[in-house]
Amino acid sequence: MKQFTSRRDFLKTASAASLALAAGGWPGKSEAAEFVLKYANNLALTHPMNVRAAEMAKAIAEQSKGRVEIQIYPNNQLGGDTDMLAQVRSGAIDMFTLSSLTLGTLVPVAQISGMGFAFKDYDTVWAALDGDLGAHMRQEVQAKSTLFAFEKIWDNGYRQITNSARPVSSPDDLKGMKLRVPPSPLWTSMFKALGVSPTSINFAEVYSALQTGIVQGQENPLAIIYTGKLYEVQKYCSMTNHMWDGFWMLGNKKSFERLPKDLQEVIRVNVNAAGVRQREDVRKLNASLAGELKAKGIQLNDADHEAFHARLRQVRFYDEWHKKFGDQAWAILEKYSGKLS
Ligand code: X2X
Repeated sequence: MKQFTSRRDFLKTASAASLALAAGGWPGKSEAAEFVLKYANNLALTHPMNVRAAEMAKAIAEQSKGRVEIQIYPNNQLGGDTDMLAQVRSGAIDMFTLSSLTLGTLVPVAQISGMGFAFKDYDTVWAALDGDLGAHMRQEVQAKSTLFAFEKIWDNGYRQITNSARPVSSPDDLKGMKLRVPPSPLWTSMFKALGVSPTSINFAEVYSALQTGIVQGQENPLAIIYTGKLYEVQKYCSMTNHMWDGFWMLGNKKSFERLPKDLQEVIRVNVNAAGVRQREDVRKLNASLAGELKAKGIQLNDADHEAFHARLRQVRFYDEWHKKFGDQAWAILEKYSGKLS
């Protein structure tokens, strides 16, 4: 029989037992945690995001001595991104990793890191996102929503275009193609600028939309094309690197305010550490998957990056978004990207 060292311990065990009884049985070896946080995301269990999140949850349980349990709901189990965003805003879920661009449906400036051809390499990406650009975005999320973003953004990667119709090497090859983009005004605008009229579809429905031919193509980093098995329903992959994308780990402010400060700190440290490890995994995976995808029957080709970038300049895509984001945010972006228009 367990010795109760404090009244709180007693109450904790007693309430765990009564909960377990209510659920129809006694607890086994695990005791209910004092704080249970639900974390949801849109990616397959095999993607580095979920691998590192599982490690993160374990470390948080250990370091909080069992007081905090992070429950992970991967692979759109709780709904697509639009749904999950509504749930984390209301507090029905506590944590959610969302593409910065889709977060832009709520806090517009969050889209700024997805600007076409903004970051020439990963060093520039992390300088911007761990530096002033990321700080500006997080400040806006904090000020304009019920959410906050942890400091270290997780990686999605540089995006490539896949489709079932033909190899794409310049914007002209996209003409008339039915292409899916994630929900975000910037994404829609960028592909319109490249000459297609894209359809916004949550990632939860992308595989079936490609399979049934609702759309012919989509764009994503290789790690997602691979772990999401999109190679089963796509034929061509064009290495356009047209933009970089990352996932903010979002938290519901009220959910976290319930926790004592020391436990908030345990979570913060482990979330950021997992994010940094996940960046390294994703970078390596994206760099190594070309061969695997070819083995799955995907035809890979290089693209004329300059032709894509030039088209965006030519149709004044950058000027339009400079105006939308405003001079201040644009200046922070160009500090890292160099002059875009
Ligand atoms: O929806 C997508 O394409 C994905 C998985 O890359 C994002 O979450 C933006």
